[in-house]
Amino acid sequence: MTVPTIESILHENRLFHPTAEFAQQAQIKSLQDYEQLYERAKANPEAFWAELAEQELHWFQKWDKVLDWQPPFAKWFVDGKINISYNCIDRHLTTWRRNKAALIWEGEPGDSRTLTYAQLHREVCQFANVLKQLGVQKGDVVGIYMPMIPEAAIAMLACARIGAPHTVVFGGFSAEALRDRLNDGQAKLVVTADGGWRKDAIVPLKDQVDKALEDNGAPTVENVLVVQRTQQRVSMEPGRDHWWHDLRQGISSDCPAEPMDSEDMLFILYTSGSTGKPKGVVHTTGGYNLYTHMTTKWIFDLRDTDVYWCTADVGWITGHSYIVYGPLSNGATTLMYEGAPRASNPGCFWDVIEKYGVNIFYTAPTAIRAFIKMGEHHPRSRDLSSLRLLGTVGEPINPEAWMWYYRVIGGERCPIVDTWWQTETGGIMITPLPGAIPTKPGSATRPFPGILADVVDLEGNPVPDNEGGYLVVRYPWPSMMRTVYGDDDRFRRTYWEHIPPRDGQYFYFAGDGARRDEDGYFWVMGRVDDVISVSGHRLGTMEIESALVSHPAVAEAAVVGKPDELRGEEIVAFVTLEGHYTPSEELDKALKQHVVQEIGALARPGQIRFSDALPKTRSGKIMRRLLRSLAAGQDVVGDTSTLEDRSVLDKLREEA
Ligand code: 7RM
Repeated sequence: MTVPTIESILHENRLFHPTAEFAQQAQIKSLQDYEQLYERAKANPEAFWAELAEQELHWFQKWDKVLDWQPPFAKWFVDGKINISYNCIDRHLTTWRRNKAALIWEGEPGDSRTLTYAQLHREVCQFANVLKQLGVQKGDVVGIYMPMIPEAAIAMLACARIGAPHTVVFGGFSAEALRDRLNDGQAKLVVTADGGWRKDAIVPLKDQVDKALEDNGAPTVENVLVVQRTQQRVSMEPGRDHWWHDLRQGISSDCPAEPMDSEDMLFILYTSGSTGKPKGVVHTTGGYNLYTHMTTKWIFDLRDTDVYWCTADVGWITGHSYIVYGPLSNGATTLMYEGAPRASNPGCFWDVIEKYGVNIFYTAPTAIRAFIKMGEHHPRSRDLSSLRLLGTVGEPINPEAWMWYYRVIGGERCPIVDTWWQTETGGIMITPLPGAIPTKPGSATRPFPGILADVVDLEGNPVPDNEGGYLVVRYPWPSMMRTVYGDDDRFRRTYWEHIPPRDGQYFYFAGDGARRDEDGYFWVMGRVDDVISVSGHRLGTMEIESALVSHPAVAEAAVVGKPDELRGEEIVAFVTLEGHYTPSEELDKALKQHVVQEIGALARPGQIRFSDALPKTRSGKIMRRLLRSLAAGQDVVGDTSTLEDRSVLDKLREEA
């Protein structure tokens, strides 16, 4: 691995301040307030977190020690007793929030449900009692393979309530991927549904579970609990498979939350690395509860009257932290949407915002780029005036997409929080606090209080401003992953050994390249394996993509390096075009020239490859690894199981 030494290629100096009205009413109201908070946390992180833990959460028993740090293993709030389901539900029942909407759900075929905190409590308690009846005990792992329906969140909260760690597997994963995860986690029970709606079609979730379990494929699984959603026929194996609506009949809705040790495992969530099989990222209870609570409160600037909508799936960390746990711990109204924007319903997101008067909207750059492609008239024809704050997550956002989001969706009045974080970090790490930190399009801005983020070289030396380096965190934080499930060694190797510790200082290695500008703003350049080097100049693929996307003909672009004897690597750009453009020699030349004009000759793509679509994971991340193989003219090797649509890859191969 080599140090990315990118020069400041992307010159993005526009600064967007929150309106005075926004700042005055915000949780954190000024840059000075942010800086004070940041300095206080830095000076004494333990005291900072302890004070918030005391103020913001309910504990059955207070901790003895705030942090026990035996690098790279951390324990937070040692010997404290807490239950996140209690903090998300029970404690709100004795307040006016009892009858406030906890969860608003909009179903794909147009059905909808709202659950108040009191109703959510009843559902979760019953679900927990059914799990217990099926033999699930504290410490048993429960697999959750569900569509985006309230029962997905209910199942998670029910598990948390009785101390059974959940492992949610995104409903778009195949039976094989599900089987691997159930086996790695030694799951005892699986919660699923007869099916789920996905872009006008039904995903046969129960059939996939059957496939995962056939021929004793996941021997630890004893029971399957099935929620009815689509009503299509599924086979139910007697003794193993049970309908939720049957078992809940006559079940008690009294199920006190189990006092959990602060360090008891809350969940495992699998995430792909650059090598090997997916890693089971382990998160525990107390620290995760506190960190997701605080980040939700300050970053999304929650008010009690808000309707908050995060468009992620609960199968990803974003859904865990910012649909379920963070918002509910704050007593917020969280919206859950089963649908996805698609050609047959390009305005569906804007309909949901209008219908429920959504105030806070959190989505991904890939979605924003899709909306740009679909056209401004869709959002323009809906009333989006309820929106107060916008957020993005998942990948770097190109300034063009940022500006479109700001202008068309936010009406130039809503701050945008570009939030950098990972499955491993549990919660948002680098982000604007929207009333305090002015934004720059494409920058996640500054670290959350208590987060000692830095950009360093491989020896751990901070790199000068505006030079590329590795994004690291220098001090433990409450929601950091505790280990790779069943593999402490891999945890150590993957995250703590790329940069060797020195003088007792450990570096959490995020796997992202970044630079920090003269204002202390972080610019995340993408995974370090996405950084390419041309004639000794290191380039973030993102910057080139951003340049390409700023050309009117380009809808989406993915740039990879192709090994080149002379220059180290040559830039290959995979490009999809806006509707009314077609590939041509002229366009090829024009795009190369455009990149030269936007960035400089060093960034001129050697090749532009036009394509109808780009290969993406089910969570919308472009699979550059596959594109790199294609560009290099090699066979695509390694795991392609996370690819959303295989035919995209096959087509690209044919076109080569
Ligand atoms: C939350 C999530 C993590 C990786 C991370 C980055 C990339 C996420 C941003 C971002 C630039 C952002 N978890 N990433 N957010 N890059 N700006 N705001 O996505 O585990 O699935 O992915 O995603 O590369 O390392 S994740």
